[in-house]
Amino acid sequence: MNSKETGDLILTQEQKDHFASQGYLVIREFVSAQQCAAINTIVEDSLHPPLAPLEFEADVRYPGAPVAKTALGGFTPRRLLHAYTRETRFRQAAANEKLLAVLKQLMSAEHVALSQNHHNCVMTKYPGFGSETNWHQDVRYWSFDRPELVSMWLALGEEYSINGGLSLIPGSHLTDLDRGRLDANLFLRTDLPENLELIDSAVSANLSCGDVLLFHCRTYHAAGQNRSTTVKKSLVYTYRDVSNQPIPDTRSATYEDIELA
Ligand SMILES: O=C(O)CCC(=O)C(=O)O
Repeated sequence: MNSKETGDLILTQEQKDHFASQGYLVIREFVSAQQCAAINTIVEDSLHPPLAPLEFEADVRYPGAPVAKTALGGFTPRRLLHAYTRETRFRQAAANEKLLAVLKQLMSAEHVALSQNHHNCVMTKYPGFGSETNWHQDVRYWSFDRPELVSMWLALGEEYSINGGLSLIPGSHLTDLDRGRLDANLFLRTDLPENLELIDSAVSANLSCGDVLLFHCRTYHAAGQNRSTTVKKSLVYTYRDVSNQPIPDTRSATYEDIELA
């Protein structure tokens, strides 16, 4: 790991304010090209052939996904699961000192823990069978004392709307929408003018290899299909203040979280 990956990083007041008011923050070139290349090699090796544990597009069945594993493209990977325990490099990326320093500042936390139950994966989006993800808050199916977790999305290549990069609705982590504005699966309904107005204010994250997107678990986000010719890959972890405990007997408490120094 080179020196860019180590040591504390003090966020500027502007960066902290941006995260607090907008619900996300992009830090460019957070991870070196060398480190990204090393992670990319592991990801490629884990995709050819696809190594378990993984989730397929056909499991998620989001718009654009094959309807079943028996359908054309049925074995298109969606996520390499349990990233933290898969590989040493993935663990190093998750527990990187500089990242932890940033997370502590964003969460005003003395110690943070990584959830093994949420994200903790390499997201892939394949051209052709990679699906669209509608507008949602990650926390909708998560159960913690407080809805205050932060996810780290490390781009392993270019990410923009054409290849299914994330878009986010700035400030949406501060809104409390009526239940009626969400569909059965807690995605934003797109048949409501007030939701379309909100969606109109979305911004595209537009990331390059090594850029990191940090976003609040209440920030609404979405991503389209991959209309490029190459697979999009990102390493994604979710963190919490150690005091913000998962609720026992929920999915969020399935595996013990990893406390990071
Ligand atoms: O890459 C995508 O389609 C979006 C993924 C996402 O937002 C999620 O898994 O929560």
